[in-house]
Amino acid sequence: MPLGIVRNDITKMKVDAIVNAANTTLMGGGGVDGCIHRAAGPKLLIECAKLRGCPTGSAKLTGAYRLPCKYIIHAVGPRWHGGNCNEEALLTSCYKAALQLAKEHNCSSVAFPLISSGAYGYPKDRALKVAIDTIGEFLLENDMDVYIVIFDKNAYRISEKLFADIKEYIDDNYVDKHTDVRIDAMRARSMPRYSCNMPSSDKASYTECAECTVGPDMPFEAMTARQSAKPMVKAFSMPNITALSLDDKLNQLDESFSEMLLRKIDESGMTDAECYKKANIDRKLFSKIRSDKLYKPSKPTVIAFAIALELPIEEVNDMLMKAGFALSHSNKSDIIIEYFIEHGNYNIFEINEALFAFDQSLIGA
Ligand code: AR6
Repeated sequence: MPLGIVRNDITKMKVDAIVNAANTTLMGGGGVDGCIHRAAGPKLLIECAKLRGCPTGSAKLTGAYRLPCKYIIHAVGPRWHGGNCNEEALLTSCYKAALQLAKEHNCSSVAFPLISSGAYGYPKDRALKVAIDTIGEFLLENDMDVYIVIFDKNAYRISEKLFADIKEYIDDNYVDKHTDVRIDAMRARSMPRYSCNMPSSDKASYTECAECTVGPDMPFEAMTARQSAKPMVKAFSMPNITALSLDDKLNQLDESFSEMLLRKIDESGMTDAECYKKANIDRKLFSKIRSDKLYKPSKPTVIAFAIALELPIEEVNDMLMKAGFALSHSNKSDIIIEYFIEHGNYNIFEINEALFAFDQSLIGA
């Protein structure tokens, strides 16, 4: 997945480069800076001392010493002074500088902490938005796996308003549905245990009904399941089913998921690359889908493409059905995705931000 949000200690990330939230002296400090220096060992400080500092909004690169990555990119974010002191531009510039250095050193994977959001006081939701927007824009032009590493999930929040709106939407759709399921089950339990047409007087001595094969002790749920299974038995005995050979049957295949996807990309006027990047899908995976007409995608992959193509909800469902899936109101993540589609927000990175906030898996691949 080109952009992922993960919960971890950045010093444990197995990537080509990790980014440090440093200060202008580059001589170490607290927070993530302290963790990185402790884990990398004292030689890191010796190399940092030779760099003669780094201005706010810029970044410098060193070796990683005892860390499992190849490089550490020391980026200096701004202190938060209320938002009117150029903070957003400086934080954006700091992410851009770090990504540029990673690119120049041929890194294929990089992990970022949420720069400025600790000791420097940048509000976490705003810091996350700057990170996602800047990295997202970079990934539209470049192939790289970038992770935003969230250390303390409890301190992590998308904007209060968005969180509240999504929560309300989930409550309206998810809780009701689950309450309905419970009510249905209660109704089912209170229904009579017999449904065949046998006179009730006969049921006391009844052992097995020849017509519906319902026994007196069979619970209602099992009984309806057996009844609904009956037509399937009939279907198997239909004479024309065997008339076509397997080859003939296979020749009747509908348009596959991959064919549908490529057609929709052409119709949208996007290039393939524009589409898979917007979908947060790795280039190699896209090539596989392109070359294999019968490729079986995962549900998050289908959703990612549907979002990139900005499909309305009915077409999202058509595309999911093509691959054997559906959006379900029994699934929190599906409801969150539906929320964004209904609000016309097809920004996959913002959707992932919300999915992460609600502890759901991200979309893309
Ligand atoms: N892994 C990932 N994220 C972490 C880790 C970790 N091991 N430890 C902390 N964080 P901060 P800043 C998160 O204060 O705000 C230093 O003293 C943390 O939860 O490290 O840019 C420097 O020397 C927070 O969300 O950096 C500077 O003087 C984020 O990393 C100053 O702090 C950034 O918090 C820089 O302040």
